[in-house]
Amino acid sequence: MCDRIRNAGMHDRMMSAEQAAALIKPGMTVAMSGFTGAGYPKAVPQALAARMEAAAAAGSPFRIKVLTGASTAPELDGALAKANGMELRLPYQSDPALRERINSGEIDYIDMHLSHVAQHTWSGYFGKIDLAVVEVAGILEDGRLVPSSSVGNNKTWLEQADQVILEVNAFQPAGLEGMHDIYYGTALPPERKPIPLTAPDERIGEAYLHVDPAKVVAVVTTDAPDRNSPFTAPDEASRSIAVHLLDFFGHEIKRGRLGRNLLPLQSGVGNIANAVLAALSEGGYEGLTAYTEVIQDGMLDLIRTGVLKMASATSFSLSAAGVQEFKDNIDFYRTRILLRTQEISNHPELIRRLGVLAMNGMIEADIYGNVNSTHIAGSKVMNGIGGSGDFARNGSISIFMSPSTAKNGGLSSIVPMVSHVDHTEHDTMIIVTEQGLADLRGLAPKQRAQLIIDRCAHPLYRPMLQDYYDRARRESYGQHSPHLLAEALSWHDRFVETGTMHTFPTINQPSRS
Ligand code: 0RQ
Repeated sequence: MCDRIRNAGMHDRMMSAEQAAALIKPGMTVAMSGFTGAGYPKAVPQALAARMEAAAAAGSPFRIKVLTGASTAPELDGALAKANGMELRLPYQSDPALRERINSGEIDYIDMHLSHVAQHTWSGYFGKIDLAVVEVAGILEDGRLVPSSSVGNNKTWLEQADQVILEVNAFQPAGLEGMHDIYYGTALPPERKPIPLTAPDERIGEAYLHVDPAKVVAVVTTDAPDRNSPFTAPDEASRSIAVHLLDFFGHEIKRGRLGRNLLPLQSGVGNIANAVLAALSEGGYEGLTAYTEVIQDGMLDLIRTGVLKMASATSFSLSAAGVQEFKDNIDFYRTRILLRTQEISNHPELIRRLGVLAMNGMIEADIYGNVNSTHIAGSKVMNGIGGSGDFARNGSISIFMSPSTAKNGGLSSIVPMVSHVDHTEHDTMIIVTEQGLADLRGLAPKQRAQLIIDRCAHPLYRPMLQDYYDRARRESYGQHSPHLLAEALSWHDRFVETGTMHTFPTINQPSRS
């Protein structure tokens, strides 16, 4: 391990996870590393959760505020949620135990654009950051840090926190060194200057993170893998969505609106994203680029085969097999992958400049193109907006994808009115379901509504949507975006009451789950 900790001064601060966790006090605001299950601290949060459980058993609750890059893993979010040790969490999560506590009202959750977190921290909107717990892959002789499998907000955490605990994880490949690009030129207005990045493969920063050594209060060693969720092969609905999307790209190329190399790709994670990436590999494309948040297995495949010449992101989200492939061929990938801070990977200025093709999942869309990415029936949060808003608002084409139904056909993903809005009708250009693709660009609200009903709705729900829309065309207060207000959310209400949006019993239909 000493070859990972080359700075002599840091050796004095090495201690156990339990000793380091003892430095965290109730009520603190603690910023932790971690983005989509990669690069999160693995030992200190678990030791902290044990202290929290002991404190709660002794009748004195021990809770802290937790800030991260994005989602982490059971060892962090799961452990702290189960110990009832979080009073506040931001900016993104996907952990079942944490989700349950948020939805039961026990934990406050600030669900926010991932590109905003750093600047809101610098502006002091979250108060003082008492302590940061950051996983790194190594510490150099001069004290600079080799970032881990995600960068996220780590630059900001190391700068802003009063005290720093470093977890040096020997499991992370030493070959990660050199794959990062940490930009130290960001500032708050009125000092802000243009960010000098004009292509996804440009380096504008340094390969290392800086930390003031005086702030480092503990160095903990670990040797543990990231969450590494298993890769699931795309299902039928996801494959159909990918086919529609690839057809669309083909048409855009024929019309001269996209070149053969497309534009830099951004894709969310999960089944549909995997299916789209797999379809790209079969579509005869080569020399593409990605300017995205997360590199998942599908992207590694595309890089390996040359379909993708490089990918810029802030994190990995790989299966165990993906990690092995990456580790085995790290010299190949090192020249084709750049990991940046999330304020840069998700920066509106850069996404707009590069013309990113933004492809994200959704919970539901309404007939006018408003998109809900986060809430079930308007009140229960699923994960969070993540980076989807950063990319959808600023990308050159913003695409939202979902199977047309969920829960065995019991829910329609196309509804009269979304029960929560993450992306407005002004941000949505393309909606795709396994039924088809609606290109909403250049269309007025009523034209969009008919197209979404015709192309994207499931046949089980299409007549219900058409009936709603036809009556709204006759009876609505206004005729710009016709709605029947008393009825617009009745589908969600019916779901909460009966478990289905439909007016007759659920039948088995191909759907996401
Ligand atoms: O629930 O797990 O209880 O069965 O939502 O759905 O099928 O796993 O689909 O993984 O693509 O997730 C929008 C959540 C889709 C995701 C969302 C239920 C469904 C299931 C998940 P169960 P699937 P996906 C990059 C960009 C926001 C963040 C983002 C997401 C669960 O894409 O979090 O884009 N996006 N980030 O049953 C009720 C519906 C439903 C529904 C699905 N209409 N009504 N439930 N579900 N549709 C990453 C980052 O930013 C970090």
